Amino acid sequence: MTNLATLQSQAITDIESADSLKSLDDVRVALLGKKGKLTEQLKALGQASVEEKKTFGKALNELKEQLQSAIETRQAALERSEIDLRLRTETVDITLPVREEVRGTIHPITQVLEEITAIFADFGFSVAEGPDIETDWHNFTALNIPESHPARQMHDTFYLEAKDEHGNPMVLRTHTSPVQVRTMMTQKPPIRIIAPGCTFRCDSDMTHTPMFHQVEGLVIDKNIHFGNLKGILRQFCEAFFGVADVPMRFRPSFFPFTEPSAEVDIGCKKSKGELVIGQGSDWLEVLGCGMVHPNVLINCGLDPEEWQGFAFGMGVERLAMLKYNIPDLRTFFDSDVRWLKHYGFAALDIPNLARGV
Ligand code: 2NM
Repeated sequence: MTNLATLQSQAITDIESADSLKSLDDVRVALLGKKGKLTEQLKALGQASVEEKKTFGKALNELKEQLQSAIETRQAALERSEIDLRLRTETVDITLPVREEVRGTIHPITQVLEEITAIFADFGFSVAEGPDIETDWHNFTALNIPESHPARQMHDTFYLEAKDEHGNPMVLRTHTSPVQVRTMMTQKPPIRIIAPGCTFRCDSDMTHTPMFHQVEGLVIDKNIHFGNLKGILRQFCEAFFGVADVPMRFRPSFFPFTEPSAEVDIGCKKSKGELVIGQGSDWLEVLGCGMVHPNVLINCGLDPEEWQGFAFGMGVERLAMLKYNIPDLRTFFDSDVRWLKHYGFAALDIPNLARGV
């Protein structure tokens, strides 16, 4: 048997003088690998006498542990100095100007989401968020959408294989309303929130993409009425489109989660192929809204005798197309940098009401 003291001092020297992670690993393999020096010794133990096994075996195992911990210590030190070296050498001069050919722009969807958020923030609304993957209950049942409702059919909703705790399939949220449901269930009224985010429907053609964006809003308080809703939405449309006294009409409509419900149109005209908002005799649908259905309030643990509210929802792609004259919905998701150069926004052009949206 080899002299263990010699093996030990040589091994420690090798470990401590390894100057890279690669050479340290070579040392580890040479000692503790399948054919390593120490491994060979451990194998040879099989032929040793019982007495030798006791003393020499114990010493070998202790040495093995000592070497392993020495390797770990050296490895940590090498990793640290490797990071230090990279931090010293891989510097970026953040004062250099950006090269034009690599400068990105803000996507119109991001821009419009920020514009809408800035306007409602100014009205005292907070932003609420929730998961993209929802339970059937939060996406449909709580919102007074019956089992037989067309929105629940296979062809509109992306159903997942994963199941919720009741064994119902999870869904990709088809609107951001489940965020309002979650907010009503966890926050004490009064509530003033908007829920911006992506939504999913199994639909794809000229005017539909399977993923799209919505901003929905919810106000819950005492003595809330339809006049409050009309006031907020008028102020929103005037701020968003930048026109005072925009012609608006509230057309009676139906949503399962609101009663009464309305669709909101704004006045517009076509002039030389360009859309002009706020003038003319044509109408454009921009929003859906209504008073929150008592069943929805009850489902979310609120007493409809005490609390009332209104809600509204808008499609971000549609609003972006109207405001910025983008003719084709599907170009939003082509990831075409030339398109983005044309329709995108400067990175620091963050909207706010004081400077304009
Ligand atoms: C819309 C139109 C009308 C809406 C209702 C609710 C909730 F959760 F409070 F019941 N959230 N969003 C709503 C109402 C959404 O989108 C066109």
